[in-house]
Amino acid sequence: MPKVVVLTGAGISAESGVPTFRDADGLWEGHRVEDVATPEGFHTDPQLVHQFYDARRGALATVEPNPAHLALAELEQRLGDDLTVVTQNIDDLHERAGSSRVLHMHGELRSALCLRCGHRIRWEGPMLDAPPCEWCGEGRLRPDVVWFGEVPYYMDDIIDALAGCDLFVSIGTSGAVYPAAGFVARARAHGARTLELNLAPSEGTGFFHESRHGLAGLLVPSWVAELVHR
Ligand code: BV8
Repeated sequence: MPKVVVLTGAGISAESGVPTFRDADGLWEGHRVEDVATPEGFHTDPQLVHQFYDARRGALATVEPNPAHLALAELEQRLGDDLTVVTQNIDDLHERAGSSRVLHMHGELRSALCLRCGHRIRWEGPMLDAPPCEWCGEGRLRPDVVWFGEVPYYMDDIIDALAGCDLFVSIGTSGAVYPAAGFVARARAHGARTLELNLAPSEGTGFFHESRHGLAGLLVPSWVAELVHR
């Protein structure tokens, strides 16, 4: 079986009811990116930023994994550590579908980060009126997500996985945000075959050997069936 790296974006969670970023009613529609997804924005108005992420964390209870998440969890059962799922998403739908090997390169809604000691704490519920960090007793908590201008998580693991994969598959991402948007070129440069599964051509569509356009909830289960039964 091939060594596979799968990159997912907001499009894989769209059919679960999680708004994407750039589509008509996208998340950013309601807010200016620089106001809610930058360290500067958090410094200027922490209340607004906490309300933005508290609302998204609260909405997790109203959504469920869809057939695309479930198909990737099934693929993990078959490929084991020959499959690496890298996600730009901060929701927990991959894990709730049964995936255990997921690298959240942009962080997670269900995690808090202490501004003083850097400790991470699993977090449920609103963070707006959170008490000081339970670990150092003083630090204020921030959402454990990677904002614009910040270094993404797990970059060394991701670079290694891209260098060693036979197949790179991108699911539900517009290819507008770096360094994630550069992964297809990096995988291809290492000789990997590249496949795009997306509702519409992404900004990096030209880098893919093959592109299939449609709903992830249909495309991903049929691709997984094809891979495991070939
Ligand atoms: C960094 C967390 C240095 C918070 C997010 C090079 C060139 C230009 C700019 C840069 C560059 N390098 C860096 C930059 C700056 C910046 C950047 O890329 N800016 C862009 C806007 C130009 N990048 C950074 O600041 C990054 N940090 O570079 O540090 C560094 C780099 C490397 C190594 C060391 C240091 C940090 C960026 C992370 C920001 N945080 N999220 C939060 O979620 O609130 S980004 C956020 O937006 C998401 O995580 C995701 O990454 C991005 C949204 O994109 P998508 O997920 O693709 O969603 P989108 O709505 O755009 O598209 C959905 C797609 O799905 C569409 O194509 C649609 O057709 C499709 N779709 C919809 N429904 C379905 C579907 N497909 C299938 N089925 C469906 N049902």
